[in-house]
Amino acid sequence: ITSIRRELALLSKKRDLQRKQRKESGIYKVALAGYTNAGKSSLLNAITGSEVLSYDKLFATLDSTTRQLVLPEGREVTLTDTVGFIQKLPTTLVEAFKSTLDEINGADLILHVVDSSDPNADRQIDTVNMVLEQIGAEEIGRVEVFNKKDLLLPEQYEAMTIRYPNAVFTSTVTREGINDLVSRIGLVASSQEEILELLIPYSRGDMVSYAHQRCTILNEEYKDTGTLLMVRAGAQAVAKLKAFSCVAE
Ligand SMILES: Nc1nc2c(ncn2[C@@H]2O[C@H](COP(=O)(O)OP(=O)(O)OP(=O)(O)O)[C@@H](O)[C@H]2O)c(=O)[nH]1
Ligand SMILES: [Mg+2]
Repeated sequence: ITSIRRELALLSKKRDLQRKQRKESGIYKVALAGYTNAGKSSLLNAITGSEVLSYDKLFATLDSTTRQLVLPEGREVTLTDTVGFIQKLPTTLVEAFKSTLDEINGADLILHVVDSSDPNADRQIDTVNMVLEQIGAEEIGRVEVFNKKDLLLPEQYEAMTIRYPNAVFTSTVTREGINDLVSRIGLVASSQEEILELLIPYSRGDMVSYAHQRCTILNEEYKDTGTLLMVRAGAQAVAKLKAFSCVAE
């Protein structure tokens, strides 16, 4: 336990660097975290196989557990599967755990996946929350995903929706809730952003391309003086595009 604590302390020192790197990449990062067997890997497959999304096969530099997606509104996100948390960690898993913590700390949003049918679900939630706190990930936006809904009796489901009103309930077996989860990711990402009105001179086509790559384009018009854009932008894009912001008529 002491050595795990030491590992965790070292990791938390790295988190600022990781967040910086994440912001520089510009793409919204979602990490699937949770207790072992909750269904994280199954959810990654269910979401990426979802009809409303397309899987970008061109992103070859990503490792096998990270997939790039395009949400229905056009936003690019990456979705990373991580190793499951457990109460007592065998030494052999520490390395795998370490890379998982790196992934989680680099994320813009954590999907905390819970096996809602497990009688120990509450204790598992506590374990996961404790680890997230220990690694300094408590400030990262989080959505609770109660998976394996198909195994719940209607009354168990009712009781859980009352105790966890903000959770998204999913089943990778029936695919129930998968599209709701995708919508929720989009909603949280939007809420972390700003809307900007930009007038970009025609000499700065690079900035128009940048906006198209990194922002959601709400409106685009061609004026005498340049391209008038209304965009929804994340913090990094706001910093880069702010110089072109203008007041709309
Ligand atoms: N009934 C049911 N079973 C599910 C559901 N999602 C996943 N499972 C099953 O739960 C088991 C664990 O799923 P995984 O996706 O491997 O879980 P995980 O969270 O990735 O597990 P670790 O990688 O060990 O942390 C598998 O047998 C899945 O088939 C679900 O929605 N309903
Ligand atoms: Mg897994």
